[in-house]
Amino acid sequence: MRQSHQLPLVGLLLFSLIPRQQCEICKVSKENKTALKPLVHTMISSNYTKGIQAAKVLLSLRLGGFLNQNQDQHLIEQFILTVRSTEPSLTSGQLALAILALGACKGTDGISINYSELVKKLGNKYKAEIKNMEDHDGNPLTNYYQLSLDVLALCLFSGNYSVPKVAEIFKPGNKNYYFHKQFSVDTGAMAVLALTCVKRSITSGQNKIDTKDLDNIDNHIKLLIRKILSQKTENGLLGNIDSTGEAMQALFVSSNYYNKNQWVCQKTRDTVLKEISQGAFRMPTAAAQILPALMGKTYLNVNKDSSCVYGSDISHISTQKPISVTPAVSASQIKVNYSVVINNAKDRIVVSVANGSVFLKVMEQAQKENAALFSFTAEETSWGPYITTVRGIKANTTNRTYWELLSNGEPLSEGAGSYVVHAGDDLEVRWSTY
Ligand code: CBY
Repeated sequence: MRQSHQLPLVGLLLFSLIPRQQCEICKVSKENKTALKPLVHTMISSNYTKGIQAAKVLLSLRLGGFLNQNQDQHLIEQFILTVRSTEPSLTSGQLALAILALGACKGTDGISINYSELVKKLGNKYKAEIKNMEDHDGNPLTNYYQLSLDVLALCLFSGNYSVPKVAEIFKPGNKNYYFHKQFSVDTGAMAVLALTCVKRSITSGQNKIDTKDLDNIDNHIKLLIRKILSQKTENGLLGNIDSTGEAMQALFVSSNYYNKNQWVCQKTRDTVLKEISQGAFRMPTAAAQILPALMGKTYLNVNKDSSCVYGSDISHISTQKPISVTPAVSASQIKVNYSVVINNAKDRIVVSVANGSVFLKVMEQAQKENAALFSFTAEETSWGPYITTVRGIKANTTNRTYWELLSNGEPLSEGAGSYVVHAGDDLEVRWSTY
């Protein structure tokens, strides 16, 4: 073939190599960016810019380019100290998120981060997860959401992990993707991001492996995307409001795996924007999970060698107040029913709390009135308090047990620290297996 004839062909080939992803991302337009102000405010003004819980907030603010150089330097310096002092006690996923936040982009020259040391430690924590699975009927120390974060960080930061093992454990039929047989969209989305990173590193030749593993990983992504799309609601949310952001990221990076008519991204985005205008995402972690997708970013955009983008046009907003929709705790009292359920035994109490109280308040009141039956402990997480023990009985990931929260027989989609109770509610903490 003559060269002049080859040129259009080469052009066509190059065009077909441009990832379709570009056309599928439906980020918020420049004019609509002000709609994101409440989210950024929630994140910057909260205490969640401190401690290890800050990881997701930092990652999100840096990916979106919402910090100015001073804020970025200050928060990162603080965060490095936190990571250094807490590292041994961090779960694998917490350390993975910390690495993603620190290496989201290249910050000020003065700060040097020893990535290889952190990544090595993450490799060890990931190994311990796998070991626990081998010893305890396939149950990791934490969960698959965190294992996915581990693989994602190890993949992006050239850590050690076995591709065949990833292909084996991330099969979409694995029980760890499900809680009470219900597919966890959050977990599936994070797994798609991790598997996509692994797939890209194989195809770009960084990772020499058996093509069978590549085929398997490809198939896992396809099936996980199908499962995520099967959880699409009438108004376009994917799973629930808190899983939608990361599910959007998963769909952004895998547009070759579904048809245009299977997901109208604009519909999802517009529902999310409407929710923001009505005061949703008041928790910093919730805000952090939705923001990157609205900016057209994904966790695969993490790149420690590319310079941070500073001070986007709405970064000055940190002084503005977010819309306040938290129902004011008024002086009037309401009565609710509260029970602790263990197998078939139910202990019930009627407690009186201030109108506008959260579930945790009810638990505290019940404990005050009858500690023998209603004592409990909670641990602080990035989503607020997680109930760990009730009457001395402790939740345990190795045998998939936990204390489930319900209201009027329905499991809550918020934690004890944020669910606002109503007069007459039948509230329950139930000893459950997921
Ligand atoms: N993050 C994690 O390790 C958590 C991963 C996650 C999939 C998470 C949801 C999603 C996310 N984006 O962070 C998750 N939940 C898990 C894995 C779990 C299990 C925790 C134990 C384990 N294996 O590690 C478990 C036990 C199944 C679980 N979640 C329980 C609960 C209930 C907590 C009750 C309690 N004892 O306090 C609760 C309240 C459900 C219920 N009705 O009992 C619950 N989870 C909820 C509601 C949620 C959502 C929180 C939403 C909100 N606005 O508060 C959630 C975002 C999340 C946190 N769980 Co779980 C899911 C959702 O609705 N989209 C990594 C770490 C580094 O940050």
